Amino acid sequence: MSVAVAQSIDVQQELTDGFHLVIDALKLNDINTIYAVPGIPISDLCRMAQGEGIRVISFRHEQNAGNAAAIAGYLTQKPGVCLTVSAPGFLNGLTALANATTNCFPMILISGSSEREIVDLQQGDYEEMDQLAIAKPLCKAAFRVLHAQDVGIGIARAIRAACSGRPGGVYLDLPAKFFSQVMTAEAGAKSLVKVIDAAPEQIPAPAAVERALDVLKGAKRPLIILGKGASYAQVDDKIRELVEKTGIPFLPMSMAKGILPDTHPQSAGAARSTVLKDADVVLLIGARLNWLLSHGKGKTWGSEPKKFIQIDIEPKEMDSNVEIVAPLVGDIGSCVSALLAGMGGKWAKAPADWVGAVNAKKEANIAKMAPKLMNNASPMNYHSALGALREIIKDRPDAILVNEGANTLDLARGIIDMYKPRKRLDVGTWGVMGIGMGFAVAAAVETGQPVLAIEGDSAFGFSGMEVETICRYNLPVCVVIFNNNGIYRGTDVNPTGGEDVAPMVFVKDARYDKMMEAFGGVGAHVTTPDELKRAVIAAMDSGKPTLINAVIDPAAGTESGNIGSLNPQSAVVRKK
Ligand code: ADP
Ligand code: TZD
Ligand code: MG
Repeated sequence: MSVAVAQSIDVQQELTDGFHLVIDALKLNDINTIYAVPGIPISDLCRMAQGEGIRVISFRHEQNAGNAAAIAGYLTQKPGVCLTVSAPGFLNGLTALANATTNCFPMILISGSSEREIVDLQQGDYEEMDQLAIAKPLCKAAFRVLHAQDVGIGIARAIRAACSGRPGGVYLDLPAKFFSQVMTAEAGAKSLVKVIDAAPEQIPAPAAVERALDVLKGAKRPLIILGKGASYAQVDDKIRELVEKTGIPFLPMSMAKGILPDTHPQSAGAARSTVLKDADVVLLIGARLNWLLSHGKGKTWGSEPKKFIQIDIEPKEMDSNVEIVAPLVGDIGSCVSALLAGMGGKWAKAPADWVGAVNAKKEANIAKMAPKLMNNASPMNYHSALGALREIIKDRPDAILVNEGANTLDLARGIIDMYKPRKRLDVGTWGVMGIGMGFAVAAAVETGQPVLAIEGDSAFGFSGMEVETICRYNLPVCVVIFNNNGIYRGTDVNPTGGEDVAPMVFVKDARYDKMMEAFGGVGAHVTTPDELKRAVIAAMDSGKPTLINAVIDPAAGTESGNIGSLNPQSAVVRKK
């Protein structure tokens, strides 16, 4: 309805507009936080949302706001909302939207956009871009709302698309003109939709359950792999029941650590290569056979033929890399319940010789690692620094661990035991750098728990400016930077002997801690594991925003951390 028409409506009649309707629609659907970077045309939306009781967390860069929204979605099963301005703001948010989709996190990117008439004629509007077309291939669904009376439906569709089936990112395009469109408050209220049951149960077919149980029954060396789909599903008790009832060793993927504690007797985390090689039947629960599991084939999986049972809500995931002999399509809660019901009262535990072999390997590996974690020398290496941090998480299992980097990531994943579900947040399926501060902010905002972000110095740089955001909202976030002066190592040299340093190397002995001090937080500079531990404990006890610059031996890391094999190498030596 145009403003002119609206003005002709009885002055007594209460009015609403696009701005208010977006806010009302979000609130109606229990979305109470927005992660944003304000500007034309959404500045007033940010202001008004705050005025109406929505928590608006304002960032310094949209990618970080987007990552915050994505991980809020993972933690809460409600889509995290990121709000951006048009073209450049939208594009800055898009990496996070694509990453959310890749990781199966529910998220909605809402971007303001320029006027359709001008964009479509390419007449050069302010921040002109056909955002809907650009977003489409990078997310699960993309919608545009042109009229105020349609935004209730638009937001409902966005929520449903983000949460139902395999969760993912959704784009919602709101052209500038939409926001000030007026309609009567009564008609506006009626146009809103409360989404009922956004992620309906999906019950697996009984025949599929039976097939899975038959395969499992025949297993001599069974293995359960838990992925972040399993942690997302929030059916921790059922998963524990399945694992314990079957006695099968389990291997958690990175973000699935803690669904059952890493110290659980059946955890095979410390015997990863053995169980992948030697298992004969593998039950995948919310984990894809992508690169992180070597596509289910090749050296990693040994010469033993494997039978895969896969639980996933996405039917197209089955057979994506290798044959799945028992696909179990449904939501994890329903699938695991159906397996448990089908097992009944008497189900034979996993064969003792297999369990014994896995445990022996695991204990040997743990014993081999132990001394490396207890070295208090300076400079620190990854093991000695992580040895200190591992004790902190042990004492504070409710803290949320955010982790990115290469060596900093791979070694922390292996060394730091997790004790509770959804406490480990990291680079996920893409191995993307830059999630750190966005994830840390949202983890603190959504859960109220203290956050420990363990960051490579390179990784941190992708989102480092958000330390101001952490200080501004006074969040209980302790950032530890593993400062080895560069990417993987700080020891590369320029082969020409020229003035420029090597591309993997940063400013030597940089003092990242001063960045936090600049915004009123606490900075610390540490060179031994004892100092590191003391500084982190002080941060966690105080709850104050803290950044600890932990000096790591620049020669301690390895190229690409654990995934050097994916790094192509030139076989050609050029004559000078
Ligand atoms: P990881 O990286 O930890 O191995 P992935 O991201 O590869 O985990 O796999 C997660 C899988 O979980 C995806 O295939 C996704 O479809 C699935 N998934 C997510 N939520 C559910 C759910 N509630 N029920 C069933 N499957 C789910
Ligand atoms: N850009 C993006 C968005 N994601 C990436 N993964 C990379 C670049 C490449 N990359 C890695 O895969 S790890 C990494 C980069 C730049 C940084 C590693 O250095 P770090 O960690 O300081 O964070 P370590 O401890 O020095 O290994
Ligand atoms: Mg580094």
